[in-house]
Amino acid sequence: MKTLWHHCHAATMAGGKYSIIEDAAILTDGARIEWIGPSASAPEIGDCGRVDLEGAWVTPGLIDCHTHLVFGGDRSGEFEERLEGVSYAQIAARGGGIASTVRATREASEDALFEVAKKRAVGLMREGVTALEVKSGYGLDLASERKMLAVARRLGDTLPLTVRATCLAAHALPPEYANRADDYIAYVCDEMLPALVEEGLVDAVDAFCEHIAFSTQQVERVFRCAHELGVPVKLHAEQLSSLHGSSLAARYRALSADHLEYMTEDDAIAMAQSGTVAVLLPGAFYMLRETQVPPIDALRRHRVPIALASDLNPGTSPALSLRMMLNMGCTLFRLTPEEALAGVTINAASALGLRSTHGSLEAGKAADFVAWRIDRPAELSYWLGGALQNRVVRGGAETDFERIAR
Ligand code: DI6
Ligand code: FE
Repeated sequence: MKTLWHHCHAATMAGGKYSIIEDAAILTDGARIEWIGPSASAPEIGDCGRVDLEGAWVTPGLIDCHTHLVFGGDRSGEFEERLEGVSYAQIAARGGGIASTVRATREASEDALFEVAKKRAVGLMREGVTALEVKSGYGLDLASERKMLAVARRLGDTLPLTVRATCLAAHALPPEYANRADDYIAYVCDEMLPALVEEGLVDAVDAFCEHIAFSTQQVERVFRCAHELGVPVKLHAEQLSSLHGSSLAARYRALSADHLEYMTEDDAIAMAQSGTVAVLLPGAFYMLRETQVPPIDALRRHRVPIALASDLNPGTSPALSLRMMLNMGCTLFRLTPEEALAGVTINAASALGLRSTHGSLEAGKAADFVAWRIDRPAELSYWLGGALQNRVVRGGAETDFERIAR
């Protein structure tokens, strides 16, 4: 079934720029874009549907390329306690922090996790997200990591949403491996990853490279294992200190290195050479009241593609809005609105290994787009909150949020 979507302007994001087409039309054939261009030169089409977009601006569907949106419980109680003066160390000492999310996630049934994760995903979708990544990493044992990844697969199977599942078993040390990080990494490499990859639950492998998590040597073991299994890697790197995890990621041709506040220019050069995307996470920067800004000028100078994501997680970035990250990327990191929009479309697609099929409005790509009630694309970064979207189209069909809610 072909449909002509007309009476709109398009910021196609082809080539990482707005690449604007005024008075545009989009011809979709099923789930693909068959043609896009100025409506005056639209191809002759006989019998097809027509949708009047009423002067809206159209962009590619937004892509949230870094989320941890499957988790049990939340940490709003800890947030409140900390603001009342209880220290992070006190909370950690009584088993709070990430350990409490691991406990809650292990205890939750797959169905219960699916229901809460679905609510979070649908919230993002309402704002225009048509593809997102889900990381595991709150299970930290084979059965619980499997449960998280299965929920990610189920989200993709049941919602009009493209979901990439990333195994982040090397996120934190589970309590049963206290003081035995190398043994845990051996368990991840020898048992967890081979089983989960074999079961088809893993699109990429991630790790947290930091003094409070895993060393570069431990991460490298995980990367070698992922490569042997034929799965691409990503890395949480340089969030709190400079360990050059991003250079290590580049050596393993990682899809992305994420956070990057403390990265160096040499790290940027390594990432540029390997085509590794820099995924910036302003929500975590903001919640942690971080002051070290990622080296945006070095990333620009060396042409490292920049993406932006929510990092939606219960500890450091309870961010239920990707569009808010556009504003934060501009305000906190001084990205331009055009860079910010590229960061949640074409570059986010690259960070998920989806660039050839998603992230821009071009013939042959997925018919995933959003029609916005705005007069200029910069408004997407400018307004703080508010419902600017008019229609969300995924796979050539308008998303029916009332049906999804039922
Ligand atoms: N970096 C972070 O900031 C989060 N995970 C990560 O790798 C923290 C996750 C949490 O506190 O639950
Ligand atoms: Fe993260």
